[in-house]
Amino acid sequence: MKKILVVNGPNLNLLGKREPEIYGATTLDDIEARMRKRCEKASVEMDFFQSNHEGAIVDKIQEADGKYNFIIINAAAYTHTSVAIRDALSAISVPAIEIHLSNVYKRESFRHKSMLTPVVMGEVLGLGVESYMAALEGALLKMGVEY
Ligand code: CA2
Repeated sequence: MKKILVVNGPNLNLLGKREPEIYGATTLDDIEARMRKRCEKASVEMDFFQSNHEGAIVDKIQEADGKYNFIIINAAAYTHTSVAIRDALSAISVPAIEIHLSNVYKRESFRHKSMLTPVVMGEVLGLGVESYMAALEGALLKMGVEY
């Protein structure tokens, strides 16, 4: 069975609980449930991970090699700063899709630069929760899963 890993970076555990005017009312648990339902329909296994710690995210990505067929990653603020997460993604042979809830290019200029984009297969952003769902559809198509 094909396996997908979804990685969420710092503060995404606050989704739906703080600043709903920016990030919406949907919680990370809601997103996980929607993705899990879609994966079950496609007979794909999914692990869903969130951490506020850069090293924990690096560990998770390293462990993904040989274990998962695809990674979907919202590295949150680490997107813009983390050479370590970029190097981890680059060091493994699992293809990844970078995602963002917001359109980072409409926001502060420090969010316009992503450390990760050069080492991932593709990117989905600005669609809110649908960024996760669209990335999942892309991953299913790329993995050749029937649906
Ligand atoms: O748009 C995205 O998905 C981001 O990755 C979200 C990050 C931000 O630093 C990136 O520039 C773009 C922030 C996630 C923080 O999430 C919160 C949720 C609720 C309340 C506070 C923060």
